[in-house]
Amino acid sequence: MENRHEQLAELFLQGREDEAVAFIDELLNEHPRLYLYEDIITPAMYHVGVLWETNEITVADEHLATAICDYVVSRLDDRFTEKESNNDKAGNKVLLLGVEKEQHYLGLKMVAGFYREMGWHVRYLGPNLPIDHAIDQINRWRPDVIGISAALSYRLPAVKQFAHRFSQLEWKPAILIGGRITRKFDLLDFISDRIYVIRGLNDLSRLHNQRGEEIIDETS
Ligand code: B12
Repeated sequence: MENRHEQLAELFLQGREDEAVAFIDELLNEHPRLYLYEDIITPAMYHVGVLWETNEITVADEHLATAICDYVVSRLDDRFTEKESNNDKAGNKVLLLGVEKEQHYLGLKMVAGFYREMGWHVRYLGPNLPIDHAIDQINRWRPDVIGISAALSYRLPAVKQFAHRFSQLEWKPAILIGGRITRKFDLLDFISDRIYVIRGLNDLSRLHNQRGEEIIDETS
């Protein structure tokens, strides 16, 4: 039998959005949201990437799969926002963005869901944000954590520039670098006492379980 993530990829590619939502809802009865993000939906999109790369699907198929995936991630977010709206973690704030020109944002959107589930206030600014606009918003909102996402190798200079500018903010927010580049490249040089390179949501969850207070304390 096919893996679950391949079954989901097939529903994405066939544009069967209601069935994709039902598929995820059913798994949600037995698994936490983190598992669905990390072990089902992300591998489903990576599988779509392989099919695209090997010309087994067209660009239009891949766009359809992305749109359905986006819808499923939004619906998953709704399920939890309704259930857990009382879980307000004393005003902790996270701001999330993709670097300039980056268009891949589904991972960043999952990170937004992860933090909402933890009861944080989330500002999800989406992909392709120029640095000066990012800094302006960040100075006005003063988040405790800033998450940066990038997928492609040629975004590395932008990631470095964003991380460097954010590390100069006077209240010292924690800076998370995530996205496909962290799985493909060794970004050890980027790490400092307030900059963390995070390879996925399990890593992010571990970081918060092990060093959560430390991350927030610095900014208060
Ligand atoms: C969907 C998709 C697109 C969509 C993106 C739409 C969208 N809304 O995101 C569109 C069509 C726009 C697109 C465009 C392109 N794409 Co594209 N795309 C993909 C695909 C199939 C899936 C991406 C995805 O959603 N993955 C699922 C998410 C959930 O995974 P993720 O981003 O890694 O996120 C996880 C973690 O990294 C983490 N995370 C992510 N961000 C952050 C941030 C923080 C702070 C933290 C803590 C964690 C975190 O959370 C997630 C869960 O763990 C990938 C295949 C792949 N292997 O990724 C190709 C892929 C990345 N794309 C590729 C390419 C080449 C392109 C284009 C250059 C194509 C072109 N010629 O135009 C353009 C570039 C666009 C740009 N300017 O950025 C290549 C890259 C190859 C390479 N050499 O690097 C890939 C690998 C496809 C392939 N196999 O060839 N793409």
